[in-house]
Amino acid sequence: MLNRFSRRTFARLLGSAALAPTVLPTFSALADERHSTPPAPRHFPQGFLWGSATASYQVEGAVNEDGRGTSIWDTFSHTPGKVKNGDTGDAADDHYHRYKEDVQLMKALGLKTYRFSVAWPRIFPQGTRTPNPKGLDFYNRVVDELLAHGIQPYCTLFHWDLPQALEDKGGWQSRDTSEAFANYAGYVAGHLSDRVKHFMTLNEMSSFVDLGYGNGIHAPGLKLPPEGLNQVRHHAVLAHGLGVQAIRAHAKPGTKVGLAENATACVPVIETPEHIAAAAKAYRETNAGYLTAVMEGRYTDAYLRRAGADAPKFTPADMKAIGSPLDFVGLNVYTPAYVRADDSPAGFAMVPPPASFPHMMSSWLHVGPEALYWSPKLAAQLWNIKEIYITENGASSTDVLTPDGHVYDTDRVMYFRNYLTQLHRAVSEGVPVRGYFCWSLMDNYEWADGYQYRFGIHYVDFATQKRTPKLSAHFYKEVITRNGLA
Ligand code: PNW
Repeated sequence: MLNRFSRRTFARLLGSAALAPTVLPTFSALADERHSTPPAPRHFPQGFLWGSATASYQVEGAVNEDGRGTSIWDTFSHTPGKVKNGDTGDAADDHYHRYKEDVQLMKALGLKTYRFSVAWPRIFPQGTRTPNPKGLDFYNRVVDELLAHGIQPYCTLFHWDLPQALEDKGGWQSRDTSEAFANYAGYVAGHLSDRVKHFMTLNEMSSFVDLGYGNGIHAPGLKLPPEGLNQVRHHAVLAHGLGVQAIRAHAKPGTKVGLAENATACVPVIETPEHIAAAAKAYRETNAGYLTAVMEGRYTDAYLRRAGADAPKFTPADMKAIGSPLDFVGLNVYTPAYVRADDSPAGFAMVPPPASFPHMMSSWLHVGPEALYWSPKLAAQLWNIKEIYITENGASSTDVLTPDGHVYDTDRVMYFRNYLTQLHRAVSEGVPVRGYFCWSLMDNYEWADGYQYRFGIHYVDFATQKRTPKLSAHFYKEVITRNGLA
């Protein structure tokens, strides 16, 4: 026991014992000594990119300005009963007019990078054919403003706001949409890649496909049978692949291309070799229609077997495009999917969360920090990925502003601290994560949940558009300043 004390403590204890021989060392004396010693620094590698993310429809507003076309989210949010409180993105954060102020928020945090998305209907109001120069101008201004403040822009080309004109012709049910996406992606990359060095094709294929075309809770609100849904899935990965090719064809040399996918974050129920092996198998199979297809350029045998007669129709050329090599992989990580080893032929079984599993305001957002260790770790291992970004990670709360103007979102700070601890664990083991984007810079339009669930590290008063840094913004700033856990 004694050899665990510092020399100073030992001397002090001896001293107090000498003065008052009957007084034994107290726990409080030990605790004081411990508290005055700062915790061992847990740094991230030099140059680690700390960032924050948003998406066009969730923040921009200005839906009728400068020639923007209608998107499926305009239509959906204006359809009664689809979104909580009937909220729409008509105004959102008014970022379209306030982007300079928002770059100041980023600057104050010390952000190194910012991930935004381009609204397809601002660039091609009808989805194809004639571009709208005023739409592109907006993103030119945003990019210039970021660079003027030393913040690297990371650009997502599709974050769910599909032009309505394309939906009217079948949307993602039609392979024409995959080709239209590639044209649009090549066009934007051609114009921005003199300044933007990283492009992501699609954001969360699994979300917009399954929620938009599977259970209908997102735009365009369809509930397709399995055959149709699998084809939509295929058109999504195909759009990604054709998009990668188009970006490479039109962008400046050296431009890096990836995607941002919320791969099911498989986590072994216990960290034993057999459960870990099961989690790796599960990672490959649960993501078979999306990330696995992209990384391997093929659908797994088990995926095609499971789909049976409902399997998507595709050509070898499709699969070659889908498997186009990437410069980096972006992973959006929120919630864990627990996996155990199993005697079944698959070798794994998913373990659904019990009803008591803690979650944030969004009922799907179970708090499992290990997801931020296992998702990049398994992806890197399975596919030998050399460059990973955590393109989203964050928590929904019902934040309230105190009368003196603070937001003490201790729940979000707890969430970030624990997830970042697991990310640090991954990075320390050599998992090649190069950066992290918290979701989100500020409260915004949370899709079918409207404005009620807040994900921002800045509080937004949607009546006045006033932004207030929450406790979590102060926490994140500290992390960035230290380049380590706070
Ligand atoms: C992601 N789910 O969406 C999106 O990329 C963001 O636009 C969004 O605001 C953020 O995460 C928070 O929700 C998701 O139901 C939406 O599992 C729903 C789910 C997952 C991600």
